[in-house]
Amino acid sequence: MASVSSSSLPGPALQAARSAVQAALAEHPEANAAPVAKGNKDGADEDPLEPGEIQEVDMVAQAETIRTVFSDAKNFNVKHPLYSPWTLWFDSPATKGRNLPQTPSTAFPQTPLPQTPGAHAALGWMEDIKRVISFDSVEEFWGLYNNIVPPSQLPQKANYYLFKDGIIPAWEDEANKAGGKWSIQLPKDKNRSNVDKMWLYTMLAAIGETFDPYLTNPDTPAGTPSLVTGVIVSTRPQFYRLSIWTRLAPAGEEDPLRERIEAVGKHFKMAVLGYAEGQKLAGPLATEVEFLSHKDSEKKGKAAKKIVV
Ligand code: MGP
Repeated sequence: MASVSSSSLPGPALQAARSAVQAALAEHPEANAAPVAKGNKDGADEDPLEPGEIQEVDMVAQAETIRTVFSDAKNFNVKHPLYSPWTLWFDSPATKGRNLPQTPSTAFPQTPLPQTPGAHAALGWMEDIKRVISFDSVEEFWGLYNNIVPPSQLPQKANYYLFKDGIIPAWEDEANKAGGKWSIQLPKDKNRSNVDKMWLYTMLAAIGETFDPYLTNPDTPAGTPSLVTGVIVSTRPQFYRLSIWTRLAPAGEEDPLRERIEAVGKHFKMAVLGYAEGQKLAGPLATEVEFLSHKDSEKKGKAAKKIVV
């Protein structure tokens, strides 16, 4: 069973998980402190504080109340919020046509598509894609991760889509329509034993917001949204594909956005997947880590300019 506290997690994953926890705690310090009222845990019949009187805190009681996932993996009572909530979506040949109200599917009950901007235009594409669950804490992420089938065990032609809450995994969504994706295709025979870890590290980098280094630049205006809208793993008969979807795509070589987009691709290739800078990856059924705008993906087959890192 995976756990953030486990030092067996390799570097990038551990770093992403820790940064998710640390950043969440920095933004929500109250999540790490149980409320303790003066002299009485229930807070009942309290004497109001006199001006200048200092609140007494029962440190022992406080320490006894806090059970994080690190100290008690089963009975923790404090959760560490993520930067943003995320939703996992799934499709496979088995989910196709399973969304009719009369379909006796309990595994994927009919859930109406969230009314995100652009959702209506994507109705056809979203028909077979099922919303699995939303989560907004580190603990819920691990709970989900420990209870779903890993990509190596999925049937052919299946996809997991982990997207920021409020963004559906479709080009048509307002947050995606001007964007694109970094992706890598990996032959199945050589990557069956790697793909689960690669997907885990990809998800951790997404929820830990480590993909877009521009966000940690001191000159970046506060509140700038991350470029990343979601991450996908796809199983196909002969290969796996991992993708990172971005909000924007550079218009050309001179577009200043290109550097920021390339930084996402480099982080994906080196820090998350563990390849070396300049390492050639393309081969039979394998691609480099490459970027394509969604507009170019829609054109199918027509010459499209890819960025490669
Ligand atoms: P895919 O599954 O992303 O590519 O898209 P793949 O794996 O190369 O193809 P597959 O046939 O092996 O699954 C497959 C096709 O689905 C695309 O060519 C589009 O026709 C359609 N499609 C994919 N996406 C991501 C979208 C989308 O966001 N919106 C719509 N409308 N269609 C999409």
